[in-house]
Amino acid sequence: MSYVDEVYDLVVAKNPAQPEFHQAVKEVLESLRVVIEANEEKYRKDALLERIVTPERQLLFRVPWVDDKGQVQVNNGFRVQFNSAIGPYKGGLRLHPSVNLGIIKFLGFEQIFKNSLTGLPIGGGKGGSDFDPKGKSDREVMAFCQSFITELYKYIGADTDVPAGDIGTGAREIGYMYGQYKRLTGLYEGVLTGKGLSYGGSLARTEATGYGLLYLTAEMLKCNGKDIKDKTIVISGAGNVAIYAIQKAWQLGGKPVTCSDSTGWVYDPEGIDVALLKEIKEVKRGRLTEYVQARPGAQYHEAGSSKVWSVKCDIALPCATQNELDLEDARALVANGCFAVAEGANMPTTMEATEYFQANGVLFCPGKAANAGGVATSALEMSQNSERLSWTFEEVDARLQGIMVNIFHNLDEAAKKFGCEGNYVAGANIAGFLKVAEAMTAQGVV
Ligand code: NDP
Ligand code: 2IT
Repeated sequence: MSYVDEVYDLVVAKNPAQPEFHQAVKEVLESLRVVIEANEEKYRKDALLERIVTPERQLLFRVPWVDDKGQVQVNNGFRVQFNSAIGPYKGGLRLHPSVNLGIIKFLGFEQIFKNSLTGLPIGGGKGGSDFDPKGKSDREVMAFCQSFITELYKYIGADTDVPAGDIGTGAREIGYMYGQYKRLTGLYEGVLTGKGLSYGGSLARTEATGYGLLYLTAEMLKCNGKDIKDKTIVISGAGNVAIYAIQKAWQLGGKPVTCSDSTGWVYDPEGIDVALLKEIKEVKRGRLTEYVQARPGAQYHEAGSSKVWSVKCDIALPCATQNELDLEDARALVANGCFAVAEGANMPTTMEATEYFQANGVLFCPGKAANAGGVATSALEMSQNSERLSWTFEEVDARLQGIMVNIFHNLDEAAKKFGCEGNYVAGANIAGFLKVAEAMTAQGVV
């Protein structure tokens, strides 16, 4: 049996009931087959693959907090410190009721290769909790965040592990966590990114993932003789990534026509009104039904009956959550003439849907490359914190743009070099892996 297949079987056997983690590992290992087979003896002797699929450390902890009725609540807390070969662990904290160890491991595993692709010195990690911030008062969110950090603070630090936002974790949550970390340690250091601008945050971090997604998409189109201008763009999600993807899509001359949340989705034939969407989601923390109340020309669809992917478009950007775009959706998109897909979310496209896009000539860029602008800008926030300076919006945005263009060329070249031109999934996995593998090999058996 080949080394790649052996290690995949081992992952499934050793990590039962973690389907998202298996899926993320399978996609990476399949892409690496050609690289591994060329060096099989050496990688096998070093157990390089066994080591890369095994987290360096996994923290599981209890998070007790008191709700507004005086009732004690208990959530599960997680931090998976996956790989520190090229830098301190770096990756977000997801707060969503669906969070479990397998989900955090899939996200942490993806983060290793994503962070490597940014070209910046950051290792891979991820964390979170099954706490649901939706419908909670600010005091309840603060109580949860303080309790979460009261356990986690022992294991994080500006040079060891630097968490940030993800689903359900935005500026409010990061603020409460930062305050508690500072109180417990007495340290004013860049231990978290995505901080507010008044206490060490970076300009353009809020926009970075969505903007970066569009910068990379624009470069991918350009290198394939295409352009975003006047293209209809279908976007899912209505959170941090989706909002700024929509904003940058407009700025580049495209027309974003959809957004979605967990209860429903909106089709606005005139194009999504970003100011209205921001007011509903960032200020009121409301639902998308409020969008159609304010925009009578727009249509609202309940979740479950249909999805944004049924809308005719040129470009699709999934920006909500994992496995939100399946084979049936991919068929509908291709039948409607969609020619490019780039993932703003982590692993939003199922393996079958990805293969269908690739088999039908759709330009497809995976999340670990397309959404790397968020973590890249987090690394820029770390640099600013280290030098105790703040860069201008224009400087950070220009660096972000350069990083995204570079990422695309790196994966494009890796795909060509390893005989799979145009397969950006393989290119991203190979380019991300090679740097980490070299660092792990150089550092010996650790
Ligand atoms: P937010 O919490 O800001 O927004 C998430 C959006 O997706 C919301 O509209 C939410 O709807 C929807 N959503 C989440 N889970 C589900 C679900 N299970 N079913 C249907 N809809 C869902 O998160 P982000 O925008 O930050 O994250 C979106 C994706 O991008 C995630 O995959 C994340 O890992 C990834 N990502 C985020 C980065 C960042 O910098 N923030 C960086 C790189 C990737 P509702 O509010 O109703 O739950
Ligand atoms: O998935 C991701 O890359 C993020 N949620 C951002 C992580 C970070 O450290 O900024």
